[in-house]
Amino acid sequence: SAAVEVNAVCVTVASISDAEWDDLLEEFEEKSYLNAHRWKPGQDPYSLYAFNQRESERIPSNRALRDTRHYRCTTLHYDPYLSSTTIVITFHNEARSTLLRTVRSVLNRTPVHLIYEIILVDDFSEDPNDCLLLTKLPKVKCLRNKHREGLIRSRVRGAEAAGAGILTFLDSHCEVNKDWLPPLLQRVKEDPTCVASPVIDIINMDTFAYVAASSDLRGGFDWSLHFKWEQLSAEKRAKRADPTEPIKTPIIAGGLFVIDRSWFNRLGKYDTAMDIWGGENFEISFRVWMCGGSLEIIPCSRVGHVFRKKHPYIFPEGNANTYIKNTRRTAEVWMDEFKLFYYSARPAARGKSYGDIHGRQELRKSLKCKSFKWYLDNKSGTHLEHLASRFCVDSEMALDGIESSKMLVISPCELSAHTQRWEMPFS
Ligand code: UD2
Ligand code: MN
Repeated sequence: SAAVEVNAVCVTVASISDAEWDDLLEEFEEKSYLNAHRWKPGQDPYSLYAFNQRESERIPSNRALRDTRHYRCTTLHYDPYLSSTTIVITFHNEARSTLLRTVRSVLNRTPVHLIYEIILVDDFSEDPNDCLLLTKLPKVKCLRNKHREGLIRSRVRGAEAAGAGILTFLDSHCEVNKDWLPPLLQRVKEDPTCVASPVIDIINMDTFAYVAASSDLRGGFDWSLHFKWEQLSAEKRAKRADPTEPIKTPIIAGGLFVIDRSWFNRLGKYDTAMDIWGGENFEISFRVWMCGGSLEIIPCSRVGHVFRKKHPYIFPEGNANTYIKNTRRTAEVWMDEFKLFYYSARPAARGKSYGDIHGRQELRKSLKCKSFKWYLDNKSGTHLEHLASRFCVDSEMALDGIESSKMLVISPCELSAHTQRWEMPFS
């Protein structure tokens, strides 16, 4: 389980007190930091960041959040000797209000001794001061790219500069919730090949309301390499007696996770030929599972994230081209014969250039990673979804337990239900 029950050990963990914060913020000049790029009446509050900038600025940087964990999470105790982590946050033209709230929520809701440092990687934002001014806050460092690199190379830059043995990645518009970090660090300490993600709560992009997400979800994908959340099957839900237990997930959403630094390095960090945004979450997920690690969602760790409907920033090579390049690299290196499904789901990818993948193929060989078929059979699964209704082909066998009933039905997709898993043999 994610934590050990310890009764005798009771450590009070210091985070920054309100009085200390008042001093720090005076020194840091929060008001002038925020005022410099404030939304102005008459402007479209969505135009710069694709979320409601005005609302974000109205909300204090240290607002209280509802504790969205299952109540049983509060009874768990964690190892008092967890080692500290470097928190890497990359951003390109993030709103100052959300960037500050990300950093401040981390400093407010994390025991100080667990934060080795917070590295902000400014991916060539217009105003260098968005990043630089924040280094007046405790533990905060700032690295600025000389060119726009995209989030993948930016994260690698942050990871390479990290001083701690554990890496924690966050997006630049998050708010971490109560006790978010110890459950993640605990899991990675128990098993350094485990990559641990929080449940990602939803910060509404219009109102900035903090909304609890379901903890019965795991990450999945379709053949065009689109990320989607899947409901855990009734089968799996029934097996989960303990709501605090980690959930194995075939894919992570991508932005928020803790990983042991040596494991991250040994596994080949990220594919740094990927640009701007997209695809890296599949690549790292396939790689982790196929090369001997695991991916888990830890229900007792909650982090809010502003989900939005479009990208607020420019893709220099175009949005579609970039997504295709990154996902095509993923398909070519990791998906074996199943890349055919990717190409039929995304015919536009066929002619597009995707650069040299030799290095990544070598990496896969040298790590002696398992096949994509193994990954599908053991960690993910293939179902048949009816496009118009979004229902799934179901063999119903488990329902009546009569193997010979041979009944095919259409029922709501429960993607991990074994009655809905199908194999597509290559012949
Ligand atoms: C999701 C992930 C995101 C990433 C992405 C796939 C979550 C909550 N978010 O997209 O982390 O895995 O899927 O690639 O799981 N950024 C840069 N440089 C760029 C573009 C973006 O530094 O050129 C930063 C950006 O400011 C943000 C982070 O990268 O902090 C992720 O970008 P996003 O928030 O636009 O992506 P999101 O949440 O839609
Ligand atoms: Mn994001």
